[in-house]
Amino acid sequence: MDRRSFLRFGGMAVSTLALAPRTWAEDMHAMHMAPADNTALLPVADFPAGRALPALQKLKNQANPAGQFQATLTAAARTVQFKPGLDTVVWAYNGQNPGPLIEVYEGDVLEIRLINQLTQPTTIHWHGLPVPPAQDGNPGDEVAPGTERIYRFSLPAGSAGTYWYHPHPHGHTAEQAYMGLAGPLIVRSRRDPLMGMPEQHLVLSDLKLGADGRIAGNSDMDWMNGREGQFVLVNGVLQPTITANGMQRWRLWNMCNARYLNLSLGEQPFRLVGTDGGLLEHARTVTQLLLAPGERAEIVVMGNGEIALQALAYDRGMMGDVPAPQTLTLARVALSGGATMPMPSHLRQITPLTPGGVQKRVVFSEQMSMAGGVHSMTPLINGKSYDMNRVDLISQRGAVEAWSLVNDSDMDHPFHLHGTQFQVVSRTHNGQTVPEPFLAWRDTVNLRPNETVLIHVVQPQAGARMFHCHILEHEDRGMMGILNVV
Ligand SMILES: [Cu+2]
Repeated sequence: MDRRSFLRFGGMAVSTLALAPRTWAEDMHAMHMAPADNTALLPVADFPAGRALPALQKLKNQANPAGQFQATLTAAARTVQFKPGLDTVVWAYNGQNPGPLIEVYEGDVLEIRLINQLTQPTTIHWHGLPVPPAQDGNPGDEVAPGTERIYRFSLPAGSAGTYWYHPHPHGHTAEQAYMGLAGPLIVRSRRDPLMGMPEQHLVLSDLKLGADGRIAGNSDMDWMNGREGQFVLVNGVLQPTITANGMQRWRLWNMCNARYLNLSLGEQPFRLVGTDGGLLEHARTVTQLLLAPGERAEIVVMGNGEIALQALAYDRGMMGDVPAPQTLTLARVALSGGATMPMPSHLRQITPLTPGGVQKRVVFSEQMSMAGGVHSMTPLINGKSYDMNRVDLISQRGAVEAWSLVNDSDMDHPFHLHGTQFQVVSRTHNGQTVPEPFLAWRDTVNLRPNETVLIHVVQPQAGARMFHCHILEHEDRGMMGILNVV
């Protein structure tokens, strides 16, 4: 019996746990029997569904000179009604969930004022962008409640892509994200080969809503597995209808704390044209696309007929008595018009990174323990829990390195590195190495259990960078380290 089936074996009596020396698996069983968060959840049928997909609201640029983008994001609580008549307090940037879309161009200089009207410290991390470390919302750079700061950075040539922004205060990232603080950011190129193709933006987020209208807190199981609520929202609404007449470019964001989205349009193939850091060299025809938490993609959709956008069941190795993974319908899609314009055969050039000989190894693992009657799973990187005052790795600025990302655990973990985009070179699973079939820029890559992913990476700027699991509960519990770039 492997560990997970043991953990799912529900027949063990609690009394035997008190009599016999406890095995590790018995400890785990006792843990998930313990009362945790008993919040009754709102029935799915009580949540309004099926309205047209709302467009994201853009953050207005307050600057006049060309190439400048100035705006304010105010993080504050507000009350909404997902279900008519039932108040829900959410946290929002500028009163919007998802946060407003920041739409900028390569070369732009950004000045974003963050006003913190929450009751806890926060930061804004510019996920995927090469911003200076002091402007990147590191956990050590908190903005205290009732205060504000300005984030300043510029967007280099070649940075066009699909990014997002979210809080990164240590220990509160998961909470601030599930309460609603996260928003999309698009960097555009003035020489975009897909310019002129209509776009739709799909921000995918997770909501665990109590029957009393409150957003439920994290249970012990949520802390261990990563939180999954009963709803996956698209641009803040449940199962919207999306209309696509002719070819469309869709940008997709997985802003869920922990939910994996194995996206499918049923029998209808679509084209993958971009990853986290922008366009691929060539479009790839696919029928499924796995987006781990934190990942983004650009796809081109076309066809005819009524179909469903689904997240197919994906087993990410959750522990304990959890339901089997389910397939979810995220949206209804009405496609018409078929292929209405030619797809460029070449989207852009990506030069492979050539490492200079420095290698690093990053191992994700889980440590099970029981202390003082309290059971816990501590997620670790290289055997350690995050320490704000410890440098874990050192890199030379501008040096291309080869990193082996190792998942020595029984659960999937998405690896994320700040400050740069990297290239996946190969993936080794159960002794078989598969070279990555195409070049792409990524800042987040999933690690399956017992998988090693080889990446080539270079950091363009000096300073402290975070690397961590993007299951936000794991990050908050210490699955994070500091890379010092010198
Ligand atoms: Cu993790």
